[in-house]
Amino acid sequence: MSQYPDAKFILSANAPQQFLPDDGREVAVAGRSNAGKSSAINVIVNRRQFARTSKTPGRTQLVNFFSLGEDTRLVDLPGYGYSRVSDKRRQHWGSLLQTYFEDRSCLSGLILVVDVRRLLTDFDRQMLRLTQSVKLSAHVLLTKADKLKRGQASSALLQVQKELNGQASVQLFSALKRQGVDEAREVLEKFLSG
Ligand SMILES: Nc1nc2c(ncn2[C@@H]2O[C@H](COP(=O)(O)OP(=O)(O)OP(=O)(O)O)[C@@H](O)[C@H]2O)c(=O)[nH]1
Ligand SMILES: [Mg+2]
Repeated sequence: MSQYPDAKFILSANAPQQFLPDDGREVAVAGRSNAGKSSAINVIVNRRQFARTSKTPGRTQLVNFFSLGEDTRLVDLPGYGYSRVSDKRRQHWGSLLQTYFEDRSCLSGLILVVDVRRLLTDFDRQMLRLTQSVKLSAHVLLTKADKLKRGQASSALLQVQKELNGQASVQLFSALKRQGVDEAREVLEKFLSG
């Protein structure tokens, strides 16, 4: 059974004019290219290939809007830090993200997807600073936890928790093993209703 039976893809925006109307509540999913954002969305929403996943980094290049229910949405943001794109393209993503964060009053929370093996990168830190500057709650999913031994995953969690120092909540997650899904859904629900 899908957690969000009415969930559906609405549109991909390449420019702010294409963003959906700024009403209801929205939670954005961000992270480095290839971190596992689209996979995390699919597992949280409980739909296969709902958000398109890929072995090729930089797959999600547009701001993808999904509706979860009446007045609630999830947004799959383009991955940042993908090196094999032109500067022009990178600038375009940067300004698209910036505009999205600054102008979106329906935005109720950010889920930041981080590869547990890489820990926080400077891009992630920039993203967290951006959320702080607009007073947005953030939650970090340390994903691909299945790639580490249990002890290594726990110490990664502690390390990130320490660095975040209460700025954002954080958990271990695996789309592959469906680890941490309930916890992630609870956070999503809290953001969407809070
Ligand atoms: N082992 C493992 N692999 C994962 C997990 N989540 C994602 N992957 C793999 O990582 C790759 C990238 O996953 P995506 O979900 O497409 O990543 P993304 O962040 O949406 O990537 P872009 O849209 O390109 O920025 C794919 O090959 C996935 O199968 C996980 O929890 N465990
Ligand atoms: Mg993606």
